[in-house]
Amino acid sequence: MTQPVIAPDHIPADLYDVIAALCRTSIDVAAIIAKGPLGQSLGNLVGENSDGDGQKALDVLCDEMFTAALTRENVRWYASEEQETVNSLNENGKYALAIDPLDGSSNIDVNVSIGTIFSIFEAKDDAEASFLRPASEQVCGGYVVYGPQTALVVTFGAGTQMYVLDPDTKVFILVEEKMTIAPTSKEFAINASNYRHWVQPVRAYVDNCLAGKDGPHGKDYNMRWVGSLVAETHRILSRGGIFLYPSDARKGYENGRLRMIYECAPIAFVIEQAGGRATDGETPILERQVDTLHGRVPLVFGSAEKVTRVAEHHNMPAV
Ligand code: FDP
Repeated sequence: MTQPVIAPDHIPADLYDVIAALCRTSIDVAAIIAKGPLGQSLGNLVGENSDGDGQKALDVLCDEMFTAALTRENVRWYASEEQETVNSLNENGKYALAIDPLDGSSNIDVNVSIGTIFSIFEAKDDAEASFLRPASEQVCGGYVVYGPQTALVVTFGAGTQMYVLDPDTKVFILVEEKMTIAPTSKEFAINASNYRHWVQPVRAYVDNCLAGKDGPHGKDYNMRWVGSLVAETHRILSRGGIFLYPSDARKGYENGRLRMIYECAPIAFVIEQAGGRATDGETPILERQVDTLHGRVPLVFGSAEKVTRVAEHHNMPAV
């Protein structure tokens, strides 16, 4: 008998086939990415999504692959970064699945980790209402990172599990049953080129990190910025740290850059289930909801102590 693509042990029975379909598709995506320039061109700009973001060939291809795979499953509604409106898949499906089919598009052509992020809710009769609700109502959140290893990190609300794809057997193997994020850390991740646009509490927090041993935190920091949300999340889950994509003064960045439904909500779910924190700077992401499918929220997540400190900066008087 062939081994299933992922063992069913930690996966709610009703969701198993959906997760297995995501796994099978991500194996195909990983194979396409691994071929890079030896295969089809992946990083070419082929269009624009409804918000004016450039769509790369791989963004569109992945969206088509996940749509095709999930059509046969227990998924009634499918919302994707690459599609303006919700797609109806299986009218008898129990779930509503939101997806960023390919996160980190700017890294496609440079052989740096990229990923797929997904969030699952129980479906309502109304397509949009199935997604426009508090992030705490997710029944599953997770991502696949396509890096030196292909790994699935997922939560169903009872801890965060990590599986690594065995390239020989094409099976996702459970390697951590309950991930935990280091409560504190000396690493922060933010796109510092936007410093002049940030809101004051974020500037103050980063200034204190940069002040190192001589500043109020009393320790030296290290900085990382990959430019792929999945890669930053994976690093922070593995060794702690903090990620910030705050709101800023640029047009269109009033709520940061990242989308609530298929980026911030599932990442927040995974992080909180691993003992970390995820906020919009002050309010937990899991308490927030947006009123449009592609709505954005500022995102601050990682080691609990660090994220709490950012929230404290929001409550301090501006200097
Ligand atoms: P991308 O647009 O390349 O898909 O999802 C948005 C995202 O990447 C994140 O993965 C990443 O963290 C962020 O944008 C990078 O934004 P900046 O280019 O503004 O740093």
